Amino acid sequence: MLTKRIIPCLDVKDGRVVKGVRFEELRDAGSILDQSKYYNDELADELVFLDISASIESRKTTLQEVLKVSEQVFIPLTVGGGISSVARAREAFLHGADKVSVNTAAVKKPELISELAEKFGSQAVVVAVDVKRIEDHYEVFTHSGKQPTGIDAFEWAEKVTRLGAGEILLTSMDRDGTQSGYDNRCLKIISTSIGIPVIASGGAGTLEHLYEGFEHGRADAALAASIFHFRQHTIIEAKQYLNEKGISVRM
Ligand code: 0VR
Repeated sequence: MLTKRIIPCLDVKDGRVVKGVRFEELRDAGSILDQSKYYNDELADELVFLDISASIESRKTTLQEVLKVSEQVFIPLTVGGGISSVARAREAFLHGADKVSVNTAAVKKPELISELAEKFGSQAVVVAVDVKRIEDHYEVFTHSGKQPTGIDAFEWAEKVTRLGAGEILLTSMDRDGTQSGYDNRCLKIISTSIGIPVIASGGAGTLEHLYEGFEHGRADAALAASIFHFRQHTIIEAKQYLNEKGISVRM
């Protein structure tokens, strides 16, 4: 079995880590640098830095924050939020990102995925797919969960794979911040139908949830925020638990 990854996610707004429930009611979740250093030292496999600030002028500030994080974090750093062109992606790489995550811009201009893959390699391109369950299917949302697209998540996942995405970051908006567990039904359908890694996101609240994301959701990696930001569990505890359950993790 390939080693599974545990990936903390820093949702960043106005210079602080924040954490909400279903993308709403954002509350402070600490200092960007403190959390980044903590996760780097705590055996996280990767780190996601997601700029959810609405303002455009925050971009330069955000890049400076990314640079500071990259100077003290020595695990792969994925940067997302407002990446809308090759030029913006290059800025992120020049400030220390190892990968970029695109969502809204990819839905608007799907060929951006191929442009990024051709320029930087597929391994550097994560496509974030935020979904809401609508009866028995899942709809893709953009603009930080505010804009329904009418696009079916499964069709979109297959399309972004064809376009050259290196992996998919699949966030359940229904589960985000609820600590009720990942949407393993959605995860499993997508993970078993496309040939690139899928990162589970949204809902992790217990160590069992992380295990279920791998075992039932067939995810290749587990992203989490709430469970780790507020120190309900450490990443080392999570890895010890998963290792005992037979999941291959980097110790
Ligand atoms: P937990 O359920 O706390 O583990 O959340 C993991 C993950 O869903 C969040 O860190 C993050 O990806 C949610 N995303 C966005 C957002 C949250 C607030 C506002 C916007 C966005 O655009 O992705």
